Amino acid sequence: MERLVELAKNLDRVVVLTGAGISAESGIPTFRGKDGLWNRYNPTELATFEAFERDPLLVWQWYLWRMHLIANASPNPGHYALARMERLYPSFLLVTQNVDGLHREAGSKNIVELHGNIFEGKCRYCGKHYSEREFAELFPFADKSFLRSVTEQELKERVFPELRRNLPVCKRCGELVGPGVVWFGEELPPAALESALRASSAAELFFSVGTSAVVQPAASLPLVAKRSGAILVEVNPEETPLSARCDFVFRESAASFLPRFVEALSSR
Ligand code: BJW
Ligand code: ZN
Repeated sequence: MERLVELAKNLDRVVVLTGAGISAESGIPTFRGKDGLWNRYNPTELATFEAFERDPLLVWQWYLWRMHLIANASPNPGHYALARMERLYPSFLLVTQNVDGLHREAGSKNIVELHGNIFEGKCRYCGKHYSEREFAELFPFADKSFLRSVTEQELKERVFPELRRNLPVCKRCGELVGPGVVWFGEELPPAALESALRASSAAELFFSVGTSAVVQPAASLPLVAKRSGAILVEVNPEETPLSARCDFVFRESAASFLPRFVEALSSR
């Protein structure tokens, strides 16, 4: 780590890409890997528009279960370290694939959410977008304070049976509204992707933290940075397809590595 700190302290333009692994230590399961969400659920049954059309009730049950988990979780030392790191650089962009909003809660400011936000709403039929506040009004079960007021058991036993008659209906077109996330086969928010690409191709230092680096187009960002000459760093307890391309690899959890790194960086 010493060598990376020496290099990192003299640079100006930094991009950090995060994935589900950074929120694992906040108690939110990752998608893949041994404790991954999708070991128990089939992704094509849940995170696609086809699945939503086939069985909106099942899809909403899965999302509300995850929203409940997220609403009751807090940022961990990895999130907080990235918020501190942002303040050390003149140009810093945090690009996250996560939909949990924990980076913002930890104080990060310059954030791009590539895959949307789970507490927002999106109508796939007419394209209407609902902010967190608008969506909580349309669909009170998605309200964070409501989700904090019930236990997981109450969610399953009291809320799920009520869900069929209370699914969110779009104000503009009358179809069912889904969560404000990006499903497989859907376009990423163009402005978000564009900022991420621009910052990656200008970065001098690029971190890939807690992501399996398999889902496109996010997985291309480190390669874009590398091609433009950035130093590439991976923080992940497991090997990924990106590992072999990295200049530094830390086989550690994000919550253990990042605070030590940022501490070393700021004490110089
Ligand atoms: C720790 C840790 C600790 C654990 N500390 N680390 C090119 C080639 C092939 C396929 C495609 C392609 N281009 C597009 C595709 C198709 C598809 C795709 O990529 N498929 C691949 C699986 C092959 N991509 C898409 O469909 C994308 N759309 C698109 O490209 O559209 C094109 C288009 C253009 C114009 C018009 C229309 C279309 C969309 C992708 C959307 C991804 N959505 C999801 C669900 C979001 C909603 C929800 O939350 O439910 O996003 S999928 C899921 O994967 C989620 C995540 O953000 C994403 C990435 O996962 P992530 O974050 O990497 O998590 P894991 O679990 O995989 O990894 C965790 C890692 O953490 C592990 O490595 C652990 O070891 C590590 N770890 N503890 C540090 N403590
Ligand atoms: Zn609509």
